[in-house]
Formats: sequence, C-alpha cells, structure tokens
Amino acid sequence: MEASMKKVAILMGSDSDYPSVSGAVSQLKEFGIPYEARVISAHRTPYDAEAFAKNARENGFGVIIAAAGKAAHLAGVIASYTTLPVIGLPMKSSTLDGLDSLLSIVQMPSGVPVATVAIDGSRNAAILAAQILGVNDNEIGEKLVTFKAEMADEVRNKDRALQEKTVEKK
Ligand code: RP5
Repeated sequence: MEASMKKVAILMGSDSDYPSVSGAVSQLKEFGIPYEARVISAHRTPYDAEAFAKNARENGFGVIIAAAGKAAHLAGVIASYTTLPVIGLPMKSSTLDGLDSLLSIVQMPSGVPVATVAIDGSRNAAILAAQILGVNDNEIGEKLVTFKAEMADEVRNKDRALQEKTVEKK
C-alpha cells in the first residue's frame, strides 16, 4: 500500500443501514483501500456530522461515502461542510422502497454536488470511491484495471455457459 494512500470514510445514518452498507466495506477490503466506518446522523448527531466533515481532509480522507435512508440528509449536510467528493448511498426504506432516500440525496442545490449511486448500490459506491482515489494513485488504478478485466472474464464465462446450454443439437 502506498504510504500516502487516502482513506475512504463510510458514514451511515444508523447502524440499521449496515447490512446494506457492508457491501461497500467488502469491496474496499478487496481493493485493499483503507477506510473508516462510522454511524453519524445528520439529524440525531448533527454536530458530529459537522465536525467529521470539517476535519475529514486533514484526517487523511480522500472521499466520503454517506449512506442514509428516508429523509436522507446526511450526504448533503456532509457535502456542505467539505470540498472532498461525497458519494450518496440511498438506503432502501421500509415504507417507500428507497425512493424517499434517493430523491433526498440526489436533488442537491446547484453548488453542492453529491454523486449519488443506486438505491442499496453499496458496491458501486465503493468502486466509485476507488476510481476517485485512483485518479492520483497508480496502485489503486492498477487494481481497478484488474477488477474490470476479471468482471469481463466472468461475463464471458457466463456467455460461453449459456451458449453451451442453449445450442441447438442436430
Ligand atoms: C436514517 O433513518 C437512517 O440512515 C436509516 O436509514 C433510517 C432509519 O434509522 P433507524 O430508525 O433504524 O435508526 O436516518
């Protein structure tokens, strides 16, 4: 690991989000990218959210993933206090299936962007975080090239298997 490798922050509004967010943790582990996971709520611990965001850069973070559900304001609030890129991860909620979370995260006012991934798209949040760090980090860049090549191989194997299963026997 490069000595100066930036960390990814994985924030979630509640520990009830963790089963979904854990996909981001696994993906970052696979890439060997350092991360810290925290429960910080825009509504229940707003001062902690402010302090985390204001100090994130000097604490060694390069990108912040913020997962929340329902009236999901965490990503937007974090983005308002930092110039680090913030990735919003909407949680599938029990009442509105995550559309509430998605719209709360994605509809940011001009000037304060949040890069929003799909509802429960935790792996993509981690991959996007890696791609952001990979702009300036060759070690991560190379891991991403390998990741894409392996993904393509998996699809080609599935293609071959499907063709074998469906080929017309004469
Ligand atoms: C949001 O409210 C959290 O991100 C979570 O998705 C949702 C419910 O939180 P709990 O009531 O389960 O703590 O702030």
